[in-house]
Amino acid sequence: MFRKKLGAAVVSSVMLMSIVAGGPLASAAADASGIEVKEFQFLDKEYDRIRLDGVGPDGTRDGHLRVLFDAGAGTEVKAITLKTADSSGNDVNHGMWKTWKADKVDNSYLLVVVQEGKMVNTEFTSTLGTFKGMTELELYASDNNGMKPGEYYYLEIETGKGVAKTPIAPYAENAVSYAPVAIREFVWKDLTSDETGVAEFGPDGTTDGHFKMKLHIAQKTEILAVILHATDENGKDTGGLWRTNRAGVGWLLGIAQGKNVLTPAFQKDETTPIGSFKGVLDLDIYANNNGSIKDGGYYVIEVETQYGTVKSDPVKFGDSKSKYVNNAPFGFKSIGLTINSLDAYIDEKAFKLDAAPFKLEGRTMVPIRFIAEALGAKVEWDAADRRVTLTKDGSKIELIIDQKEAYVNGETTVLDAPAVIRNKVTLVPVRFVSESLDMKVFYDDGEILVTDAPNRN
Ligand SMILES: [Ca+2]
Ligand SMILES: [Ca+2]
Repeated sequence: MFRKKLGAAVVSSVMLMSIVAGGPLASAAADASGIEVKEFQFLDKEYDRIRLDGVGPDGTRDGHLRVLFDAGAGTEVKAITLKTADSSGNDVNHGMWKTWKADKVDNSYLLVVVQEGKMVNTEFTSTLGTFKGMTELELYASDNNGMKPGEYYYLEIETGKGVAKTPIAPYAENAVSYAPVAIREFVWKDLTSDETGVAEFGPDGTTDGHFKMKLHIAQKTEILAVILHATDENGKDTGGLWRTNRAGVGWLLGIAQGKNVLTPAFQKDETTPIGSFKGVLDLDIYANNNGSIKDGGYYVIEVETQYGTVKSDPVKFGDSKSKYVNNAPFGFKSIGLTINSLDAYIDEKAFKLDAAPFKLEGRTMVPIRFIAEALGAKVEWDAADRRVTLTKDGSKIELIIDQKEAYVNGETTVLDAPAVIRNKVTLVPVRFVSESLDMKVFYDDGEILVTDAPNRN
């Protein structure tokens, strides 16, 4: 389960490589360490995977970074340290994250390394092992809400032979999540209900803080976790934490949809999602209370999904004027497709396809008419040349049926899978066509999400 979730994150980060403004930072030369750093980026702060000293969520989202290096014929990487700097690269010593700390009094936080969706270390470890050739690693740095805009980060990668240093990379956070999910309403209700206990749903003799949330989910999306934070009026955490999956801190956040309880207890595996949802959900939210939820206190609700995290503004309990309402349309387009299914979506609108998407040479093929319309592109068909031309905003993509060479603005590109005709329907590789028009593509268990959510940075 963990691997799957990280896998989704890997897809997103690899996708981002080509679209990050200014491109990834590249380093100059190899050094005595035996590795040559190629790229280093701060990707996002979307997921809560680890805590300060171990694996598992703790209610704060983690810094998520990526490094690409050439390890040559084989180089042991003993440790990686993440450090904070100013824009000139001078240490600001605001925080330090490590894969290994030799000294018990060292109060550095944990840095978890992920390679191809698998965690290389889940705790402090004296070596990360030997890497060969071009190596891409993702890094998760547990964050105590300290990582912030304006700060820069770099890595020291310690091998048996020396220490390689990456260039500095700026902090990055999404202005808009990729999640096709919006918190439409978050309101406080009462302090008199008793629906949940500390770790299991069901009355326990103590009253709960009772809230309501209306969620709008444009297309099928996994909700990984919901977290209620006690905050100050600016939304800064003040300590209280209720969540749907067990972590080092926090009590159960009980969620019910009508009579249907979504959170009977803490998830045994803290990475197990609450479930997959679509449409508009009216949810009752109960936070077991020992007096920490009270009139005058501020609360923020956070919903973590497979595509990113959305959060409300602070709501002041007991204040009749205080509620969070968000009626803004999604700030991006979301196109939903499913392998072997004729059902598709553009935002919330359902469509029936002429042909179901399928896999060809490892690529996902989708009907051209649908994807062109969904992407807002004009499509032309030249029968003599068997050529499909898509145009949008001055971009031009040409594909020729059964031919692997395609053309983007006149430049030749070689595809893994060509455009094909099946039962008189023309299908094209969805990733190639979408990315050529500056859209992002995410895959998850046969579900395909294409979105034009704004670039990070
Ligand atoms: Ca965390
Ligand atoms: Ca209770």
